[in-house]
Amino acid sequence: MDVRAAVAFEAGKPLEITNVQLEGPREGEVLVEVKATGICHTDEFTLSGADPEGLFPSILGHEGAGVVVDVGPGVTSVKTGDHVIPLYTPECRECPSCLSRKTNLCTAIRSTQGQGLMPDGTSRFSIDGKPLHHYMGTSTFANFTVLPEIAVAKVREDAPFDKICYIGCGVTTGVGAVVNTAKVEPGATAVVFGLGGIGLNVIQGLRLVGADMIIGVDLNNSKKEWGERFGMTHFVNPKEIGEDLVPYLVNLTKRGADQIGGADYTFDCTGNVTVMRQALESAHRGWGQSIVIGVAPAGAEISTRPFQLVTGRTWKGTAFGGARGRTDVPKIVDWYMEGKIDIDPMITHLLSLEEINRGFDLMHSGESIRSVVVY
Ligand code: NAD
Ligand code: AHE
Ligand code: ZN
Repeated sequence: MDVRAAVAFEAGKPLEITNVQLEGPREGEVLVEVKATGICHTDEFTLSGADPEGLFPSILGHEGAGVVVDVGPGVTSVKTGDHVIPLYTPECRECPSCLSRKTNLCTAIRSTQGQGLMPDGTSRFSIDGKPLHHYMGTSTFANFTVLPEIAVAKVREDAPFDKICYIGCGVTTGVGAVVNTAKVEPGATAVVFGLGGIGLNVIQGLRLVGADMIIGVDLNNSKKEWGERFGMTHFVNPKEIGEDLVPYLVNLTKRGADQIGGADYTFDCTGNVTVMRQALESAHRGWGQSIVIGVAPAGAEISTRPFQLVTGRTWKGTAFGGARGRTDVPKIVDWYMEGKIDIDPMITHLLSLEEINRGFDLMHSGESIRSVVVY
């Protein structure tokens, strides 16, 4: 069938909105009509050419929500008409990673997914007879997409697509980093570096679990008001403090009898490796955990003095907030519908597919938190 898509033909070039061809679902696959998709910084990272796994031409997008319109042979867990959120981290419940219960990083289809292909090693998308790559197994910058059934989470039908698409990445990543990866306890102190679409969700996750001191760090002063809306208690702009950031944060987090300072938990939501080091070094001696969420460009490396780890700080990373998609995503949709977490105010711009490149411009200028394309 012909579908409408925003195609990334080349790194660093705007997406081109055009008709492409999509084959129907094969064994174990489902065809989804995408109703809405967010634009995440990771889409921009891959489009920019900084992603070592970036493939062109491809159909980007990994933060969607939609309806199953057809299923291939052997599909049992979803049916036509079900509302779903595509999962770039699938959950097969059978691979050694899923069975380990130690990680959410299902390995059932990771290798073909990284090659921009469906699990059988072929692509469902093409243009003028030439294959187009899938992206992160989801390709939500098309109004229809094909996914393996293990890569969709069935969600309740009364939840609005233009909001819950954000649970397909940003919300789950930020809230999950707090709840699943760091397992932050009530009363904790935390520093969040980068108050964009991910960082604000870390902040609301910290509020949800009852953290006491929630410090937000951003170079953009307009993010102060944003952070405060979701529970941030202190804002720091590193350009305006007149001293080095790490000692400033260590000092700010000194509490009562504990005059060592440093936060119980820190989160990098920038993808900048210098910031990752600052985040690790502003964690508390003896027990502070620093969680890397940001995705860094090809060739970038992190460093610190090993003494930072010898003296009890822990460096951790998280993908998709440690969430097991088919199990956890429907619960996060419930949290949203029950008012436990906010999404609506973070969706600052609704765009048509034709306007998708504007979403990337709004991200670059720092004007948007999340732009959502509605089909
Ligand atoms: P965004 O563009 O919405 O936000 C980034 C924020 O960081 C902005 O507010 C910006 O002003 C701030 N910032 C940039 N440089 C800074 C610095 N040196 N110091 C302080 N603040 C700085 O991006 P986003 O959608 O929130 O994504 C954030 C990062 O998380 C990206 O690297 C993205 O690829 C990554 N990400 C990772 C996962 C995962 O599963 N690990 C999931 C989603 C996104
Ligand atoms: N392809 C990149 C890494 C990209 C990356 O880290 N992706 C995250 C999700 S970001 C969502 O916005 C992720 O889930 N990683 C786990 C995985 O298996 O890809 C690179 O550097 O090669
Ligand atoms: Zn994302």
